[in-house]
Amino acid sequence: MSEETLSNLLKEDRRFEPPADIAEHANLKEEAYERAASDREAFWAEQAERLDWAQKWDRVLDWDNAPFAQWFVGGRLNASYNCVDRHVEAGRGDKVALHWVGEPLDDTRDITYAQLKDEVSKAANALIELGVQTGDRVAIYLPMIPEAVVAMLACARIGAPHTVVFGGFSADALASRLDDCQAKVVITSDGGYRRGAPSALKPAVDEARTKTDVVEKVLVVRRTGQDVDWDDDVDVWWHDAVDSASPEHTPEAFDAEHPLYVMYTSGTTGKPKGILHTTGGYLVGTSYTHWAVFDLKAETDVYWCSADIGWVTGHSYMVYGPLANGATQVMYEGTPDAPERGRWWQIIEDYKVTIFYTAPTAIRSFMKQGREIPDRFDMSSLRILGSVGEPINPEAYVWYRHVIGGDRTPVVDTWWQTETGMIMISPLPGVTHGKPGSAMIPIPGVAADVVTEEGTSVPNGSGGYLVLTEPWPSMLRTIWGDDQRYKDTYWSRYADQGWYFAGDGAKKDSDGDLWVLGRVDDVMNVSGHRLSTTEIESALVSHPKVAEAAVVGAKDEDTGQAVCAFVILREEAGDGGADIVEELRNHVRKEIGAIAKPRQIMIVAELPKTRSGKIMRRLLRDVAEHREVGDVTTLADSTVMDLIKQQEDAGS
Ligand code: 6R9
Repeated sequence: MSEETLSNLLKEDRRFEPPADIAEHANLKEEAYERAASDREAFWAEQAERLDWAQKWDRVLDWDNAPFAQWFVGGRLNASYNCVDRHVEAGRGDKVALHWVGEPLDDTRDITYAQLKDEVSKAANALIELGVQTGDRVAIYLPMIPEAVVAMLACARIGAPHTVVFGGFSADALASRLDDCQAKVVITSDGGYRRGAPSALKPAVDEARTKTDVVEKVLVVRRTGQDVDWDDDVDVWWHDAVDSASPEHTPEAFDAEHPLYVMYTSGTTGKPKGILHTTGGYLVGTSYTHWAVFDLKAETDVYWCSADIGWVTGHSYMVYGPLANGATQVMYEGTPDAPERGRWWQIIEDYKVTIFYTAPTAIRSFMKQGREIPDRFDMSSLRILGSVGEPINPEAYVWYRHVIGGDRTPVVDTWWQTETGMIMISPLPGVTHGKPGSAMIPIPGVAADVVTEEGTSVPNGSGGYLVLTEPWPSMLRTIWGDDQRYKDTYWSRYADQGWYFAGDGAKKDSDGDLWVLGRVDDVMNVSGHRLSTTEIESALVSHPKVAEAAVVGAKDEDTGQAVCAFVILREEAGDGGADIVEELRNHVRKEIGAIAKPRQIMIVAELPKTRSGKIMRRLLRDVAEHREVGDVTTLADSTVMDLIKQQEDAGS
């Protein structure tokens, strides 16, 4: 293992300059930071010009009733028109919007913008026929098939806010979401393909309907052909309703503040929050950031975001941002390892993907499998790589850049949230140099800071809470049906200053660049020292035998909290050897200091993750504190905790 792997967040000093060709043709230049800061509203008005408005706004921002924002007040537009029709009208109808890749080999479909316009119009007409009116909520519970995109845009077209529920969620989770937003129609499918086998979806909708009676109609796409139960009063086949509908539909322009969608956050704690996004500001924010952060050249780039449509990343950077920008993109139905571990790289080679956007958890799992797999493919088309969802460990960043990006590609580490709607903190690939593990600085138009509990900006070299100090167009407008919770959760902590509290801890390094350290509840206090789970995880992952690590702070009589680590070893490391635990503890001490040395390290086979790939540290804390393990319903694999408990019991 090279010297490179022995590093951590505290002494990370590698720098990657923007490549000359990307810098030369960069969409945004350095001057944009200054220009945006000097007149933020003028800057956002300029960005809003990328869309087609049926009626221009009178006022860029109305913040008089803060924290309830209105952007582009008086403006009217249709999101679906902006994502589809206008590209066709501009003569780009034959351009591929989606290279769809099904999980079964050779099951592919290329869909042009002209075809997408027809499909979306037909689906819009079908929804109207089913009784959906402007303002009604429609739930979408689909696998990664083109109909998912079509369904979202059809809802947007008729002004019916959608709520997409991730296909991996249970019937219970679906029912609570249907109920919370009172969804009148659900769009689902018989099933989807998952690791080579059909996996049913419709039974969960049937079961959810026994728990809530809000749903009037269920529109069912036939994807796998598997048997489904059928209720003639409620269920309607997509191919009956949509295929026969007219491809003519004139989109109506809605108010800029018309609700576009509700997205429920992952629900790692408490009742899920329905994050509300509206039309104008959201579309401005996502199209601008998709263009600026990925330096999109819509004519030549082939873009691929691996996120599922059930998460905000799928909404902002698979549907609304890229399509508003008229991009050509890849959409893949299945898992990275079906039918074999090189599938993603095969897709990049086949479609000559130029911009690739994925999550650190995926990158770490590829690292674990070894570079021999990606090395078999020609990925020289790639020019920009993106990361999102959690802090990226420097090792994973460097591996991603080196092995996937052939050391040519900038990596943009993009910090944002379901609530922010768009990327907020990220390097710009042609402007900002990259530092492995740092999201760098707010993009032009965004204002953020790291502050103390009392609300003073921390000096360089110190940590605190991440806040957003100015409103932004794609900000959440409220929590669906719960204005009070919206105020309490995000705006009460720094009410005097009027700042948005992101719930993340962050640090400014000596250059003033930002390092997002993870959720604030993941920041530990050991003997009065603040330690980040991410910092220690990165130290562990920098050990050549370690593939993945999760760290939690467990209550400790002496030190307040103590560091407990759960570690997955790399395949080639075998069982790590008899002294592996001591070796790793000492490694952390060497990397960060004695204070960070874990009290306990457990070598495990898997880590508990939500279906969006976030480690559920709450459950690990239960193990570390010898408590009964709490609610596991949001785990992707509910058996993982049993396994860890058994290992813990055997070890203690
Ligand atoms: C887009 C998305 C939001 C939380 C956020 C933070 C973490 C996301 C990150 C990151 C460090 C990054 N997060 N991106 N942390 N660096 N580049 O993931 O939305 O599912 O709402 O999660 O994810 O903790 O607060 P969401």
